Amino acid sequence: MPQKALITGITGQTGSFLAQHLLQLGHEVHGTSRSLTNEPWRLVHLGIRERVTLHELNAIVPGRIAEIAAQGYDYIFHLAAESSVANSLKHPTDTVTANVVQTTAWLEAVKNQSPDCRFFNAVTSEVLAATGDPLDEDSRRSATNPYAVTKLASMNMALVFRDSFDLYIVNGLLFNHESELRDTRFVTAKIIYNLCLLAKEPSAPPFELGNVLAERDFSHAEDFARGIAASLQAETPRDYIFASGALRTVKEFFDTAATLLGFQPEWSGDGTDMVCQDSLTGRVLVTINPAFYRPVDEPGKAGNAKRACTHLNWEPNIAFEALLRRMITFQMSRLE
Ligand code: GDR
Repeated sequence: MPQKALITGITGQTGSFLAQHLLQLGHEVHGTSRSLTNEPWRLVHLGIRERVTLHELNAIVPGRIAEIAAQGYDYIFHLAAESSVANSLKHPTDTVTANVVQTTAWLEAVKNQSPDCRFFNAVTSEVLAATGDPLDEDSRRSATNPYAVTKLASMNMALVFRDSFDLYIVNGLLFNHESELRDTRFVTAKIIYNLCLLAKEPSAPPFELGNVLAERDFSHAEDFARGIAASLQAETPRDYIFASGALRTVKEFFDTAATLLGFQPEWSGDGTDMVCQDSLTGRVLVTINPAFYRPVDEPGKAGNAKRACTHLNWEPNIAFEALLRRMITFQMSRLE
């Protein structure tokens, strides 16, 4: 029997891949969007715009959230959020509203309107403390920026609702997930966009990055979409890590992408004086601007997704280089 799913934040990167996956599974897919007049370009790109029903949610109004939640969903995947750490540092109050108030309103709406609906809450590796070892669901919690604080609060709120009201709620602790549909506010898409521009346009100037020695555990968002969908199918609701388990620096991401585009990246200098040139031509590709540094950028954290692998039969399919190739192919075609 087809089931009815709602994705908050369906027009974002992960929401779009999740919509595509749920449609492939035969579900009826709905989603919330801040505006129905803006073209949801990711859904259009995936060829599924006409197959999903969008509901406008342009402000965090509990009554409107309750009205949407009352529409008989089997699953709600709550992905809508302020998801940029950098933006959260600039707009902490708005981040609390988007991430804590909004999540709480959805939890309350599910409890009151639709207690049999299974609920997924998107959380982040940012709520875990770095230890040097791969982190799992039991790893110590920590939060070093407003985004992380709000996600930790939303996770704790979800746990309170799960335990107090016997609801089926899952927190997904998502490590970095990237793709061709990623916004250029995030470092991977910024790198791919600018490197493609440099490859296409010989006169394009170098671009700027922040801390390129920061380490992240990168995956493809499409892989996480499958895991997110599967996480609501287990008999008992539990929290799950989604991650590749491999740690790479931003510099390594940059170097791999640059090499795939035919450059020979060569770095010189230290700290904010670091510069990367194409050693084939001497052309400067990137310089460092301290404005892009974070006040606190924790040591790298890799995730251990063993629970998801064992209990959900989940495993990532898209390797690091394949992720980069997809991002490059997409961006090059857009620049044509
Ligand atoms: P992150 O992603 O904060 O890990 O959160 P982001 O791509 O913004 O930063 C990754 C790392 O790159 C370093 N960096 C830069 N970052 C940006 N945005 N721009 C730059 O120019 C730049 N130069 C270096 C950053 O310092 C950082 O270390 C992402 C989001 O998707 C969250 O929503 C999600 O929860 C986490 O991943 C897991």
